Amino acid sequence: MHTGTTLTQFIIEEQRHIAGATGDFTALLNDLATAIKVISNAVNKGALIGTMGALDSQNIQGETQKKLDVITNEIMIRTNEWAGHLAGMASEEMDEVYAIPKQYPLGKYLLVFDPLDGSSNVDINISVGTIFSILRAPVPNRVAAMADFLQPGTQQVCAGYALYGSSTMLVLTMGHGVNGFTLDREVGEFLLTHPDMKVPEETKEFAINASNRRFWEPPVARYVEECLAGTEGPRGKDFNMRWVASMVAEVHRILTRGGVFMYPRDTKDPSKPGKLRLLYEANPMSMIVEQAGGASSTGHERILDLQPEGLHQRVPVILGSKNEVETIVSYHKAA
Ligand code: AHM
Ligand code: MG
Repeated sequence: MHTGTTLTQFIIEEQRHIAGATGDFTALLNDLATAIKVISNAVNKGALIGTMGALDSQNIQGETQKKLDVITNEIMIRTNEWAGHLAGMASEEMDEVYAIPKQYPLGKYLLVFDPLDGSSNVDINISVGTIFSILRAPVPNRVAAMADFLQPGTQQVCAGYALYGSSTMLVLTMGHGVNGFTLDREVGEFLLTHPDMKVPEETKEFAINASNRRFWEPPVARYVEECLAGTEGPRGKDFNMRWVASMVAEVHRILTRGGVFMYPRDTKDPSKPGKLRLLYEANPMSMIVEQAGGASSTGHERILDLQPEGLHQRVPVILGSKNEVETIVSYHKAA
């Protein structure tokens, strides 16, 4: 019986094309896949295991942590710290870099992640996800410092997300295309179901939190106005709008049927240049979208070219179908 291509088979075959590959990276991805299966199970069990609701604590961004934010962060750490592939980890849920405990060997990669993106959706049973980015440690086998993580997105070795939706999927890129795998729960394996994913160029769909409308800058307001004007406006067609409040779900929709996602700079809180974080949200998602033929920008610059200045730095994000992103960027230039 043909079982299809498993994630393990896929990454081992990828590894064969890389001269001098030691298998470290393949093993790291296997550990990540295990963490994602465990998180998928915890998310799926929901109220049965008492993981709904918030804690009293806040993360460094001043956001109230959900119980599952903390649990999933712990799962990512415990599953990935021991094997000797990493020199350090950083996460949305930890103020500082996580140092690999002394009893474990160090490795040549850095892992950055948002363990549970869109966690405000957990209590209402709507899709959430995990986002991750793998970088090369500037100095292998040495405890990573914060500065080691401050690499532009173009340096990512691998970027991916897991979507805990009606099915659990793992979507990843290693720099030559994007592939999607679906978790077969009975077999316990991710199977390649979405080879070579591409963002359709044309779209009639956009995603933005419209409750922030009064804070938008003119280029974004102009773009949305033109979409809303439909067949009577300059775009000459009707648009549809979506907002899941879970970036993973929005990006997955865009990879499947096109569209544009915006969490732009706004004037709501002038101290924040955007809501989403560069290292573990914007960069990995930008790499995936670009690898699938889409585009990703702050409105002024390509996100992957930004030089990070802090672990938890925020950036404006405009990503999706290339033509739409280019249109929005041109409106920024014209403003
Ligand atoms: P989180 O990582 O704390 O869950 O926040 C990120 C999420 C994104 O997934 C989503 O696009 C956005 O925040 C939703 O924000 P808002 O509640 O302002 O609509
Ligand atoms: Mg997040």
